[in-house]
Amino acid sequence: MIKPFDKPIYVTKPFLPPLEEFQRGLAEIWERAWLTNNGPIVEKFRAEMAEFCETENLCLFANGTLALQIALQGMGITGDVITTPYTFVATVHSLFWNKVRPVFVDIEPEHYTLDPKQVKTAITPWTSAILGVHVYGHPCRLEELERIARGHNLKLLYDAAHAFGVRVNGRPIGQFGDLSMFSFHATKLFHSVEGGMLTFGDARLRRLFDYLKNFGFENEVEVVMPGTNAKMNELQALMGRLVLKGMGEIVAKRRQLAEAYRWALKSVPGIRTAALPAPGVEYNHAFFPIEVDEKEFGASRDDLYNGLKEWNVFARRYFFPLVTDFACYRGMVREDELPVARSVASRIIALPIFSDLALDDVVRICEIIRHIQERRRLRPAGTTVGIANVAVAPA
Ligand code: T4K
Repeated sequence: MIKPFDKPIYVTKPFLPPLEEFQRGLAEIWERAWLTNNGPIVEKFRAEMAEFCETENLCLFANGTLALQIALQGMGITGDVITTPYTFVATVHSLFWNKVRPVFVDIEPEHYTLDPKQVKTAITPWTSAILGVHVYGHPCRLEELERIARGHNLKLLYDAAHAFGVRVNGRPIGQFGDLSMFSFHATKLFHSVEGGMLTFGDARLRRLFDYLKNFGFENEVEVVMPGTNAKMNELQALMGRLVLKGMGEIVAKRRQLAEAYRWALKSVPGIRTAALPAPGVEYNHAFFPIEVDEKEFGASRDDLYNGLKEWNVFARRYFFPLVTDFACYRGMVREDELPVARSVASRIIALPIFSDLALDDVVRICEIIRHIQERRRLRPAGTTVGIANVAVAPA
């Protein structure tokens, strides 16, 4: 008998440092009464990040979306930008907020990142940049994109919201391309409650981004450009510093969970587990997506997604619908375009993965998946299947 979980198991759960450590930090903040505007904790966090990312060329922000908007603005990106429809909607919104037109091209089926061949054919005289997304933390085809960008004099930007801690051939992922944006949102493996970061190759950008995130202030009486407010605050930085200390533990635990999922799902027909990282990639296990082949599995992705909820498991269909299917972007591509992205979006489901999840929980989630499959075999689509209808379900 497979019992539902007592408490909801969500797709993710933030890693939290020991409460006493956070409280100690809070007490210091109280004492100082300095809450934001480039306080001392933000400064320390910046220095620690510089060490972690192996670069001084970085800026911290209130969140990843503002960071990306400022990056596009600061780098003067205009015209058309080639990007992916297979991402969180903030990637594309950031282009829109800069009055830049997204040109969507298809992804490759293994790691779901931009297909360089498609990128190449989409370049026109109006193209100013390529914006790749290291979706689920899997690096884009870095070398190929670099070659294309340099060959056509385009800027190469990465939305690395999912890729914090990833390294490629020994180099931190943020050192590829002209610029990378990281999200430190609570749902990410590394977080500062909310937060974001840009890393970039051109050292001059740091000053520019610092102006742009603080209203363009040079000093009390001078504003040198029309900036916005996108500063990280002291409480965010405090959380970030404490979570950063746990990075090794966070990734190690996720690796273990991912291996357990792979092991437990390898014999389930119709489930394709996440592709292994490419050679040379030190992966962060940010997500654990699986693809459901409806014919082979015997139930659809949505049957599985809804079925899991009956056992208190709240997986997510990241990234469905495709950005190009949202009302605000619909009509920008034809229905016969982006076949790979469409197909993946219709089959994908991200299973829970986070530090607090036990290996036994993973085994139980996989048993539930097998059970949902079996149940659908006994009661084919079209019949009402409730948790009470099956022998192995709880009373
Ligand atoms: N680019 C990409 C590729 C991104 O994925 C994102 C963000 C961005 C850009 C923008 O970066 P930020 O501006 O956010 O820094 C979530 C996050 O809000 C979003 O940050 C993230 N991507 C996206 C993939 O996921 P939702 O709407 O799915 O989140 P929500 O509230 O439904 O949370 C998901 C699950 O996490 C919940 O079911 C429970 C759990 N959860 C959530 C929160 C907020 C917790 O356990 N604790 C929490 O505090 O967007």
